[in-house]
Amino acid sequence: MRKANLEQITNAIMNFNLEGTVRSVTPYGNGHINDTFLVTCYEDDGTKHEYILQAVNNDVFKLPAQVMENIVKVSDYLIGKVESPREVVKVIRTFSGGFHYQDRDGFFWRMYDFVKDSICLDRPENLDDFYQCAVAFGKFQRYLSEFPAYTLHETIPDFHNTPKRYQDFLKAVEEDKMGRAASVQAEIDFIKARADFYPVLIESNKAGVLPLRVSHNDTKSNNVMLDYKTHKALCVIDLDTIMPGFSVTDFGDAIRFGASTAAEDEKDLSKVWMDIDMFAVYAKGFLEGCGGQLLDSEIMLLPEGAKMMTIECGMRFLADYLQGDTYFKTHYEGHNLDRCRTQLKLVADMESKWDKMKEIVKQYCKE
Ligand code: ADP
Ligand code: GN1
Ligand code: MG
Repeated sequence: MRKANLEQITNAIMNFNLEGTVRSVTPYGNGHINDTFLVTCYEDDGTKHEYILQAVNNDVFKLPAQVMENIVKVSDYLIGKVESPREVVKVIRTFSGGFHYQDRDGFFWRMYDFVKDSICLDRPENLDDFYQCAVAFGKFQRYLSEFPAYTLHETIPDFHNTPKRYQDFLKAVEEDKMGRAASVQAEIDFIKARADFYPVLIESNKAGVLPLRVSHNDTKSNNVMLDYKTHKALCVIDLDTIMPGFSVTDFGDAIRFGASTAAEDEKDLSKVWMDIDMFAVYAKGFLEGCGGQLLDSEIMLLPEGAKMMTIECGMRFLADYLQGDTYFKTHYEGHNLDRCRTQLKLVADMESKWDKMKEIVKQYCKE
């Protein structure tokens, strides 16, 4: 995505109804998609107000106004459901009363209240923190269990449609735009060898054992805010990809990212595996948060959700590498390849722990 310059950023901020006078704007966070800034304002009496400003990536989100419609609709609904107002992030209005500002250069801007006294974890440091992330995403499922999913826009069509992702991946291999395919044959073979697995969730849905629900679809630990002092879960952020989907993929994406013993782009693969205790604690927190909403058949598919999200992400990173790194933000050449390799290592490790993963989730089934 193009980067906005200072003038464009300043102009964007002026359109939002903020408290106080803007004193600083700094790039913020480690997201792979949007450009995020922390905006700090002060009132004359010294009161400080902080906001998050984002340029929504409109290469990724082709209809960003629909993204905002989803977010506002879900946030409004959540306000009527949550136990504490801190569980919902406030979207800031523009002076014209809307929730976004599109400038004449094509940048699409929005602002949120900064979640005060909070942290988010690029890697959960311990089991307790990961448990808290799980509770937050589980509650998110529970709060939205009666939300009319069909009223949401599909902001990225086929987002977690793994068979479709696999077809896109095969196309990227076939085209080999950058001439990189030969050097990653082992990774390509690994992904191709598991082709039979990719339709499993969609087939389970067709068979009636995996219902369509409202899902977050991007449940990384850095999309949950925890209280700065107590490390208790406060709220879920990054609602861009809320769409109809599966509970097990929300669970799975969190395992992919948070139950890994290393960063998503760790180069030393001997450091990368799926920590089974992290898996167990996340299953406990997520299912507690869901408050009994999930069917036994869904619970039994949680391991499939974890493996599916991990291999899907692996093929997405590799496809982007083969296509010249145009989707995910990268910081060096080969960044997407390093990310792909950690995902494939995690998949292999999950396969070796499969029976244990099934055993862990089975204890939560009602029958
Ligand atoms: P991306 O889609 O690029 O991941 P996010 O919406 O997740 O964008 O924002 C990136 C990062 O910015 C988050 O991981 C978090 O650190 C921070 N962030 C986003 N929204 C807020 C908020 N309302 N309050 C505090 N921090 C936030
Ligand atoms: C992106 O936006 P962010 O950084 O939370 C991506 C996810 C991937 C993730 C991999 C809209 O998430 O699907 O799983 O990177 N988001 C989008 O880290 O594609
Ligand atoms: Mg994010």
